[in-house]
Amino acid sequence: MTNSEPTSRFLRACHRLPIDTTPVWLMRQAGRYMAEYRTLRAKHSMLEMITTPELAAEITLQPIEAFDLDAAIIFADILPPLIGMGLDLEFVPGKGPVIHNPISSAEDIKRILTPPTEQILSPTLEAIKLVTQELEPRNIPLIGFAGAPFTLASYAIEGGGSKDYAKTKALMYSDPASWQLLMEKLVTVQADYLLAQAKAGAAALQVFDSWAGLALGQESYKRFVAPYNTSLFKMLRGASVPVINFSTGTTSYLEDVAACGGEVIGVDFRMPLGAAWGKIGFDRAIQGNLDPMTLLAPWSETQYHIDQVLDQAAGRPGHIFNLGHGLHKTTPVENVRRLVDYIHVQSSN
Ligand code: 1CP
Repeated sequence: MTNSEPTSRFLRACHRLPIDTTPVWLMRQAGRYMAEYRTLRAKHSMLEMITTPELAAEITLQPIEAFDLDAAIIFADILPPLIGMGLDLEFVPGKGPVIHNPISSAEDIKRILTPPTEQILSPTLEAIKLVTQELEPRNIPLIGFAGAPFTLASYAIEGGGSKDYAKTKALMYSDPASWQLLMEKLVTVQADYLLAQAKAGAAALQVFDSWAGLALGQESYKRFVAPYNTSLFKMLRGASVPVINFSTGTTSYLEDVAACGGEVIGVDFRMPLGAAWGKIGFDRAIQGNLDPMTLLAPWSETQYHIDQVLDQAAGRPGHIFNLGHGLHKTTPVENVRRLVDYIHVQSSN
């Protein structure tokens, strides 16, 4: 935490300080639903866009120019750190991320590298510096991010997205010592990456554990995920910026997720926000939790769901409005504009 009180709505909400109106930013706010993004994407591959600092900075700022958002998130992805760890990652158009040499044995895990961020991800650090130069005079904070160890391990072992996490869970349950080594290596790389992003200018950090909750029940989460997330969040205290702990599908053991750490807990749309906040504890900030697909409906229906989220927050300090997961690529741009403006008006004091 900084010594002086932050002035931006977003950072004030992270610290549960009083604010004039609820801050809002949206996961995947930079992306395919925006024509400006699609124009650049037609000319460049995903990895080119991430590893060219000027392009990544431009894409980060696209939604900031278009909407009255209270925070930016650096344009990157959770998967590029795996390249530096020795995995051959490709974003295949129409299919998503593919790893051509996935981990399949204890030997593979021993060979996984843990290089420092400066060696493998310096373009993202450069992009963060460019974006913060633009945003600081406007008092809009930039969020840095990375994947949590389980979610990254699932890509490294499955070779891409998965429906059942069969290979990941087979390895986890049958060779716990190798699982521990892999998770520890991921913690080392992700902690270094996140700390470097804060040093480069990120004013907050979000850890995405997108898939742990969809893959694992409470007992497995506690044995095979929580110890590593806890050590990651502990290391991130050195960043002196607020950390957002985001997961999906963890409704039934949200208290165990929150116990791992983070000043802010990001929740999905599967539980009313008030109930989720009760499980987390009202002494922590919360981020969420509109179902992103409600933005594909007529405005009156979208509005109903926004009102529900705001009612659930009940004006308590420490609510950051966001979606329960990323914006869908078919979302009409006009609905995003309406959403952001409506939240600011509706929740103003
Ligand atoms: O072709 C394209 O343009 C690819 C679409 C896309 C985009 C816009 C991908 C591929 N990644 C991104 C950017 C991205 N990814 C951001 C940018 C910042 C912002 O929010 O504006 C962020 C935060 C991510 C994080 C990310 N990537 C997550 C965690 C968030 C979540 O949605 O749960 C995950 C799981 C990924 C992996 C990934 N990258 C891309 C895709 C299509 C996927 C998911 C594939 C799958 O497993 O189904």
